[in-house]
Amino acid sequence: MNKISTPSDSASKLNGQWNRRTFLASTAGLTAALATGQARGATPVAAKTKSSPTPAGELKFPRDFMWGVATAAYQIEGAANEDGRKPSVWDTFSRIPGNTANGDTGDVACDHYHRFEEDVKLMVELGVRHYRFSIAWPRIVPDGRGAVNEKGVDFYRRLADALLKHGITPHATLFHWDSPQALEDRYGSWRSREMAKDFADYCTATVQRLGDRITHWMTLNEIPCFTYLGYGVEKMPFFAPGTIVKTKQEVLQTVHHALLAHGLGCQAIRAAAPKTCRITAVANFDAVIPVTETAEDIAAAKRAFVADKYVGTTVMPMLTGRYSPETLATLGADAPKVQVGDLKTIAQPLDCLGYNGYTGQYVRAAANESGYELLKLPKDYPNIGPSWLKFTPEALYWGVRMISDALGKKDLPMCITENGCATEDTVNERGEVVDLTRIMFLKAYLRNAQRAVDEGYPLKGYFHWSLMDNFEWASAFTMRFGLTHVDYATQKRIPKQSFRWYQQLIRQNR
Ligand code: IFM
Repeated sequence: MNKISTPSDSASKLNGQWNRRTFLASTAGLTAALATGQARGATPVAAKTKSSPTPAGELKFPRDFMWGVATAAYQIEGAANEDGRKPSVWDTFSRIPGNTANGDTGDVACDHYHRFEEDVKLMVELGVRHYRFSIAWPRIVPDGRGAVNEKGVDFYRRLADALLKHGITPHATLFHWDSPQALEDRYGSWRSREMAKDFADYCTATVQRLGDRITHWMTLNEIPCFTYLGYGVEKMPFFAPGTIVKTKQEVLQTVHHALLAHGLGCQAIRAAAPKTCRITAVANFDAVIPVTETAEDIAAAKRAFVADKYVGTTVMPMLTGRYSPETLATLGADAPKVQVGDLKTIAQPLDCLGYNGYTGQYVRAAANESGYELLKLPKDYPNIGPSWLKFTPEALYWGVRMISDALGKKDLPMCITENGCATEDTVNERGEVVDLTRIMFLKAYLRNAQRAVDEGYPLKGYFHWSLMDNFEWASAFTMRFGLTHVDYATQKRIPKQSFRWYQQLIRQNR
């Protein structure tokens, strides 16, 4: 979720020793990569080694490109009260009338907790070799801090084993918005610095227990969505915990605490991992797309990128160890209060940057103080699903390119950790779901991912959001983001036409 959902959407709706070379070494096809020189830090743009558009415009991906799908615990698991799990803030929030479409909750969702084997079979059929899911903090440490619930850990052991048995690499996100309600009651979740420390302890407990099977870790999913969208200034926010605060500064402080949680979490993961592991930070932002690819508009896009609120207050501190000066200037007295050493803790070495790329905004050069102008989209500009999801396929290319060009992180491997759209999926008389809109979306966005790879930007993988329809937060079950249709009454899964399309893309790698 990149943009702030509109009310109508919601109511109806490595240590230093890790670098690019070691990351590549972990993936199949290393030999091929070395042979073509791509693991030696080839300069972006010049490196035309991996994906030549031959013959006849065939857009190939590198042999070791990671194809995957993504989900998150609260959106699919269900089993809300089983095996020792206690409520998360989303259990509480979704029970309050008016907070979610049709008053629905994630109590059952896709019942994945009981059907994970069937869901792993779907992934096998799809042909993905990588699966990104999240671990529910309130299953592992139900009270947020203190005792570990071993039954909760066992579920993820079973899931990881089922994946590994089929050659699918598990990529586990440690936090996808479902913080323990107990911590909300104790100190107001992200409003307190204590949350960062409790998150790190939960990371330690989880990685100690699961780190023999899971070696790919992601810290917090989309910091803006549980901070900016979870805390509203004198009005009810759209997301959990749904706390009304008095000032914008208080919201910015929740962002800072989440960044600290990321930093302390990285340290905890590295210290607890029984095996070599890889850590990804997962960011979301609206890509800035130069409206023409002239030098002037591209330079304007770079300026707009570093001044963007989400980039400036989340991506930049994690990658560069400082908040964007442009964003801080805009925030003024609302800027977060930072203690000595915080930014060093936050900017931990990473093995990969995950980009949840859905949408973007167009920008052009302008003769004003900032040197750019963000272009207002006309009323008839198409969105696919939620109103915030504007059809801007170039977001995948420019989102990746800006990390290299505007932030100078040319050698930081990147993955698209989420991308997808919600479409109206009806089951036809033959029992099929022919979701041509999603296929159109995929073709357009993936061409742009391919362009980034082709030009030598370090894009290493793509996880489609989502494997199956699921609980889309405030929009609950009214938005269907899946490659697989879920009939929530019967829990029957029907692979959609887009599933078959993505299956072919993976098989042919183009
Ligand atoms: O469903 C969400 C996911 O939980 C986070 N990223 C955006 C998706 C679609 O809104």
